[in-house]
Amino acid sequence: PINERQMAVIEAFRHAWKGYKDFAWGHDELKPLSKSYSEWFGLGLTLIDALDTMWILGLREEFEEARKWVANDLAFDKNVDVNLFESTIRILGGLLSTYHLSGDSLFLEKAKDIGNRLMPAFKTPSKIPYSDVNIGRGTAHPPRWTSDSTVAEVTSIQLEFRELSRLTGDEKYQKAVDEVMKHVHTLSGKNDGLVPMFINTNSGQFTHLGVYTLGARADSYYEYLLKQWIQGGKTENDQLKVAQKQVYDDLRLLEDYMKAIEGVKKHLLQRSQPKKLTFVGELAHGHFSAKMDHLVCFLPGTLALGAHNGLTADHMKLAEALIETCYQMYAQVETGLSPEIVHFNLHAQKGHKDVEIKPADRHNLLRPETVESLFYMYRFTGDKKYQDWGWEILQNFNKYTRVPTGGYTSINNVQNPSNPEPRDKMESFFLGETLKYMFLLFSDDIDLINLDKYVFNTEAHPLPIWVPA
Ligand code: DMJ
Repeated sequence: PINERQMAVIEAFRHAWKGYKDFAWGHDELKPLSKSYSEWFGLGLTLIDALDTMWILGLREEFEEARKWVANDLAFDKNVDVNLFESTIRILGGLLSTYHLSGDSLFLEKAKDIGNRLMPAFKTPSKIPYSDVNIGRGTAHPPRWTSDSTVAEVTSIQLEFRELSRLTGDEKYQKAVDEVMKHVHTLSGKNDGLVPMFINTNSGQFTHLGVYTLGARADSYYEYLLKQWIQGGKTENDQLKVAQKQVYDDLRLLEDYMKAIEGVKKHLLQRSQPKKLTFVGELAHGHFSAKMDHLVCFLPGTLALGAHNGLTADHMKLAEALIETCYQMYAQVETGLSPEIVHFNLHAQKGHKDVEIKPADRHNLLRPETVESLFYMYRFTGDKKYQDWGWEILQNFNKYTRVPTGGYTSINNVQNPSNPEPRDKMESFFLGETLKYMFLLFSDDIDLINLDKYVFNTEAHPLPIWVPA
């Protein structure tokens, strides 16, 4: 049975899909105002990112139409540079989860194809992958201006490649990504488990040392430590069956995760004024900054998932405090939508709220992280306030980001309800993640993607846990 709030999510999805279908079909992203599209990789990114959402929402007609496009028009044999991380989490992850949910081998075949085409990224002196791959030519390279890769990018492709090994029986994918984790485990330059944001593909060392954040460029490193441990059956000796021979990899995922959360507590946690909200700031060369990216709002959900999997109850307490903060990042703003970045007030000042917003940071890209964490919090606590908070957010997306002719748009100014300044772009993760987590948040069915059987990749694509609880 589908309740009223879930119906509202389906309606929102259909509206977004109408825009994509009418003006951007088969292209990467919808530009809903100009009624056209933009290309990033030229691979139908929104369509692929949205496949498993349609499956979960029960939109079979839309799903079948999209499947036809995948079968007839999706071709990876293209002379195009793609970002390894983005195409792994959105395309490989999306195809793998759709394969699992639908049982349709078309999606596995496509997943194998893109997986193989991404492998040249790992041919580097250090085996830390390059950021970009030409999937037609089979060549890879770092960005033009540097030989560094981003730490979050090279450490958040593991769930997907490991699953590809399990499904194909070919260990090469898992080997390549495990190598990265083992190497990063040994590196110096960490601060109580916290990692810098860049890593060099020649030397394999961290660069730009001394800056620590749970936001952009580091975020999903922490998420994937926990999730790889869960995926592999919660053992530090990760076991993979390849053609009958067991391969054991001595990964230290849980150890690194626990250390990192202690590092967060020690260096990055502070409380704001006047509401005493617990937030995660940043550290740059010993100086604390009260800046928090919206991206950090994945953390309460991840902490709650860890606690659900038997880690200390302290993590759940911290998750409860942080999700309240993430909600306030919406509630304290004029449109009820969070900006991309906030700064918290550390000292009480008359007439000031906890959350301050700089003009350059007041955009909203329809990001999922808070809704994602609300979903985990509701699943694990059953506290209806989390559903109510998500409902408020959905209504504000409808009020300020919905484009009448179809689609939703990123906005430039969350502080101006009379003109939020639409940006004319619907990111693929709005359909891949935000609306999917919304739908799951409003559901009371724990078997609608059971969290003891599936682990979500960082783009909200559920992959099976190898040894389900
Ligand atoms: C998504 O692509 C993923 O959630 C990623 O981990 C972070 N950025 C976007 C959503 O904000």
